[in-house]
Amino acid sequence: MKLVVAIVQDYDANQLLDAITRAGFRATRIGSTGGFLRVGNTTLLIGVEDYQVGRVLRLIEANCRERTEVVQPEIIGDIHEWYPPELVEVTVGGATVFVLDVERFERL
Ligand code: 2BA
Repeated sequence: MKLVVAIVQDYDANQLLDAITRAGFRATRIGSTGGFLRVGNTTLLIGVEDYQVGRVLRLIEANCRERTEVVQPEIIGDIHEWYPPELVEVTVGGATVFVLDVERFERL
């Protein structure tokens, strides 16, 4: 069994969750915050059998878009000194995905 951890943009989260649940998978949605931009994103935990990982990754790919965020360097935490004072463009997404081995799964 695998645990797919997908960090996605909030804009994409509802549509992706719809697709995941329609396909018969179970997921947990966690509100999270990116360490770089310090803005909200969504982390999904999706536990699946090994053979289902490819299908889940395709659903993520189909439902998460790349976007450009324009931000003020000041909001990028402590590293703003590296940036010129004008607005900075940052490309975010589609999704950041980790696939972890699950040692044991129980529903008690
Ligand atoms: P953030 O950390 O807020 O990063 C937002 C976007 O800023 C990133 O998009 C990337 O394009 C850019 N970025 C991040 N760190 C950077 C840096 N040191 N220098 C220049 N640009 C940087 P994504 O790569 O699509 O990541 C979206 C979100 O996924 C991240 O939000 C973070 O919450 C998560 N993430 C990405 N890589 C991760 C990792 N290796 N471990 C844990 N979480 C990760």
